[in-house]
Amino acid sequence: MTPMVAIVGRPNVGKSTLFNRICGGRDAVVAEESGVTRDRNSRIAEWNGRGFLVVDTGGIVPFGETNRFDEDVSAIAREAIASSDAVIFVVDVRSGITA
Ligand SMILES: Nc1nc2c(ncn2[C@@H]2O[C@H](COP(=O)(O)OP(=O)(O)OP(=O)(O)O)[C@@H](O)[C@H]2O)c(=O)[nH]1
Ligand SMILES: [Mg+2]
Repeated sequence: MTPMVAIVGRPNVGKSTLFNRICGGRDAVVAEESGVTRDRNSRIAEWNGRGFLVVDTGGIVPFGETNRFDEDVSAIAREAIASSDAVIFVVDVRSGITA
């Protein structure tokens, strides 16, 4: 079984940039504006000789700050968290501490 690693975090923190770096490609769309990744996007990758499935997800917006659409995107990310073996939680240091 190939292990699965999900990349999660708030919108616009650099998740897709990290996904592209791990995969060595440019499959995931990176943009200055927030909320670009909607669905999950996965690829087989290898790091330090170990193969795994890496999954890019849309941003998780905390409950209470969401609109209907954010909730759908967050739900897909939560599904990826539930089914993955490890999670990379990406944060933006310039935003400081958030909820
Ligand atoms: N300064 C800086 N900018 C970064 C870094 N990583 C990503 N960015 C920039 O931050 C913006 C958002 O990057 P994305 O990779 O699209 O972020 P994301 O978390 O996938 O965004 P969503 O899919 O909208 O949730 C882009 O303009 C990137 O070029 C980083 O390490 N440092
Ligand atoms: Mg993205």
